[in-house]
This record gives sequence, structure tokens and C-alpha cells, in this order.
Amino acid sequence: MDLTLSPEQDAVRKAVKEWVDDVVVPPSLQNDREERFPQEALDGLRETGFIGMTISEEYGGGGADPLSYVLLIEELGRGDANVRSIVSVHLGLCAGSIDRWGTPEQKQQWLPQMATGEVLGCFGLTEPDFGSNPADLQSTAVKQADGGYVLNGTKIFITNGNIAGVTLFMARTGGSGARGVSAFLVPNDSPGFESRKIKGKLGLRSCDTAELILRDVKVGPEALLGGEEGKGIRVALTALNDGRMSLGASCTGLAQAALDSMVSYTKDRHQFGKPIAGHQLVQELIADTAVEVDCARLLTWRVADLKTRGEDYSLAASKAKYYASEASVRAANNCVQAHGGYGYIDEYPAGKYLRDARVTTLYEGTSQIQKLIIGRALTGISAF
Ligand code: TGC
Ligand code: FAD
Repeated sequence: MDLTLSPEQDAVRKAVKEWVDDVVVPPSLQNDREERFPQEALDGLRETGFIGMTISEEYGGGGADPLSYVLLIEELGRGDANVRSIVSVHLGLCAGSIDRWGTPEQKQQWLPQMATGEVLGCFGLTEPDFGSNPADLQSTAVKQADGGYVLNGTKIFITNGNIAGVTLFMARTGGSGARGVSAFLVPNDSPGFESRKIKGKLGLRSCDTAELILRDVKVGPEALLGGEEGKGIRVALTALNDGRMSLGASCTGLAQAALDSMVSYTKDRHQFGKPIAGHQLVQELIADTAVEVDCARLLTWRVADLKTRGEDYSLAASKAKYYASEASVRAANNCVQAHGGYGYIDEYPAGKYLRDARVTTLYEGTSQIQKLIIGRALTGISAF
């Protein structure tokens, strides 16, 4: 299923697909078994420039349009969701926020290094006691006489947290609720900044997930993103519009991988004297998945189209994220089913697809939160 792509977008898609098949897919199962970080993929993302694809050209990035970014992320999601998460947190959530809200000095300080991947970014919103409701977060930023701040607080489940050079850190500068939160750009090597690896994840076993603990971390006034207090939740939720578009793309890619794997396996595997692909109920698994892949892709490409046209894409992003994440779990589950017992061992990727898909209905706003966002937009009544 395809809509018409421009020649440039088509070229991006082909180049990324080829690179993903060469570099990302081959070590992905072994990396998952060993919980090994996909270093070759990260090196390759730097060499190809994919790591800075959407950063403005004036800061050394690729200046890519939203649909090209979606194509990149979909292919990465097809190859290995671990690699996808490194990129979309670095680019979409962190660099994207600096590009959108940063002062000229902040852009100059961070974006050139992020465009090459020399510095990776992470996104510090979730806290141990505040996940779905970040407006109540408790990390603090206390203003000092010199205009700088002292930061304290703990962030949990932070993708790239141990490998990033800069954290977009949301902390309370004063007052309760969303308006009391501000966004800071904090170097991860600051004195008092500690990161701890989170182990034992159900899926996404080879990418980095961290707990970040900040104890009296001192930053100058230049660390306040955009130079304005009280914008932290808005900064975060705006970034998450892009994050949700990206997750729609990643889940489309994962569901496509599950579909490809099912088609290939069921044509080879024989039972009752014929390929299992010849049994109608097996074809049902394939057909259901194929339709869901198309739906997920169309919903996600629509978000990119709205963004390209400068229209509000937040509602469309929530719909795409909600649908594609749930669809990717169903696709991966169908893939396991079509593989029979072989779907339950790690010789085939089916089990990895299911474990990697599972988190996508949880992060970047759970499915329940997406449904409440959609319901609020349609009715004008907030259930929060
Ligand atoms: P609310 O009162 O509605 O709004 C607060 C301020 O934000 C503005 N705003 C938005 N701006 C842009 N886009 C949107 N979609 C926006 N939604 C709200 C709003 O205008 C307001 O601005 P201002 O200037 O008036 O102050 O906020 P709320 O507290 O009612 O929001 C509720 C809710 C539940 C929708 C929100 O808190 C939410 O989305 N919660 C989910 C949290 C979440 O998604 N966390 C994700 C963490 S990051 C992550 O998971 C990365 S995973 C890594 C990977 O992908 O690999
Ligand atoms: P909770 O908010 O406690 O929710 C628990 C359950 O209650 C969910 O089912 C939820 O849907 C439901 N619930 C909560 N409120 C409501 C309501 N009002 N109505 C109905 N149901 C409700 N965060 C970051 O900031 N940066 C990252 O890079 C990042 N990466 C992550 C990587 C991984 C691998 C994981 C697992 C998480 C990551 N997160 C990150 C955190 C993620 O965004 C949160 O886990 C998610 O937002 C949910 O928050 P919570 O875990 O506190 O769950």
C-alpha cells in the first residue's frame, strides 16, 4: 500500500530500507538475546546523516520534511524498534523541542552536535509518581540570585538516558499544575547528575532506558529552554505530538515486519499436506494484519501531511498513535500464532516483535490517555 511520494521521498525510503536491511536487521535478534546496545546501527545513523535528518539545515541537519521523517522511522521500526527509539527520542522529542522553542544561542549550542549525533538527546518528563499526569510532576528548579537554577528530582524510564549528552528536563519553577513547570537543557555530565540503567524489560531489551537522579545540579540562565518559565508542559506536549506521529510510523513498521514474516513462514511450513498459507484460517491471520498495517500507515501519513501543511496535527497524532500501537500488538500476536511453537522461541523474530510492540500502548501516552484526548477534542469535555 502506497500513496504517491515525491522523487526525494521515494529516494529516502529506498535508501533507508536498504540500509536497514544491511545494518539494522542482521544483529537485531542476537542483540535482543544479549540485551546488547545496537552500536553498529548508531554508528551507521551518524555516518549516513539519518541521526540529524529533521534538524534545520542551517545547523547542519538534513532539514527533511515530516513525511520523509515518517518514512525513516517506519523503516527503522520494521528493522528494530530499539534503533527507532534511539532516533525518535533524540530527534523528535529533544532536538525538535530545541529547534521549535530554543533561543538562537541554545540552537547554536546544541543543534550542530545533535545533527551529527556527536551529542544524543533524551527527554525527561516521567517521574516515579507522575506518568500519565506530568502536570503534577515534582522535580524542582530553584532560581538563584545570578539568574541560574538549582535542579533536583528523579526521572524514570528515560530512553537514551545513560548515553545522552543533553536532557530536556521538565521541573517545577513555581506554582502548581502545568503552568508551574519549565523546560531545561541539562548537560548529562553536570556535577550531581546521575544515571542508572534500568534492566529486565519485557521488550526493547537492547536500547538504553535509565533512571535519572539530579541532586543540586547547577545550571546557568541559558539552560532555561526559550528563556521563559512556565512553558514546560506545553513544550513537552508539543514534542509529544511529533513523538506520537513517530510512534505511529514505528508501529506501522513493526506490524509490516510481522506481516512479512508471517507470509514468508506460512508459505514454507507444511501441515496436512500443503503450505499452512493454504489453510483459510491462516490466511485470515494474514488478511487481518494486512488491513491493519494499511490503516496504521494511512493514519500516520495523514499526520505528516497535516504537519507539512502547517495545520494542527495533535488530534490526528493521538489517533494514529492509539490505533497503530494497538494494531502492532495484534499483528505481532498474529505472527506468533502463525508460527506455532516456533513463534514462542527466539530462533524467529515473532516473539521479539510481540515484546517490542507491547510497550507502545504504554509510552508516549497510554491507549487510555489517547482515547481521553480524542474524546475531549470531540466533545469539548475533559475527563481528566
Ligand atoms: P492541558 O491543561 O490540556 O495543557 C497544558 C498546556 O499544554 C498545551 N497543550 C498542548 N500543546 C500542544 N500540543 C498538545 N497536544 C497539547 N495539549 C495541551 C495546552 O494548550 C496548555 O498550554 P498553556 O499555554 O495554556 O499552559 O494539559 P493536561 O495536563 O490537561 O494534559 C492532560 C494530558 C493527559 C493530555 C497530558 O498530560 C498527556 O498527554 N499525558 C500523557 C503523558 C505522556 O504522554 N508522557 C510521555 C512521556 S515521553 C515518552 O513516553 C517517550 S517513550 C520513548 C520512545 O518513544 O521510544
Ligand atoms: P500510570 O500513569 O501510572 O498509568 C497506569 C495505568 O493507569 C495505565 O493503564 C493508564 O492508562 C491508566 N490511567 C492513568 N490515568 C488514567 C485516566 N485518567 N483514565 C484512565 N486510565 C488512566 N518517559 C519519558 O519522559 N521519557 C522517555 O524517554 C520515556 N521512555 C520510556 C521507555 C520505556 C521502555 C517505558 C516503559 C516508558 C518510558 N517513558 C518515558 C515513560 C512512559 O511515558 C510512561 O510509562 C507512561 O506515560 C505511563 O505512565 P506510568 O507508567 O506512570 O503509568
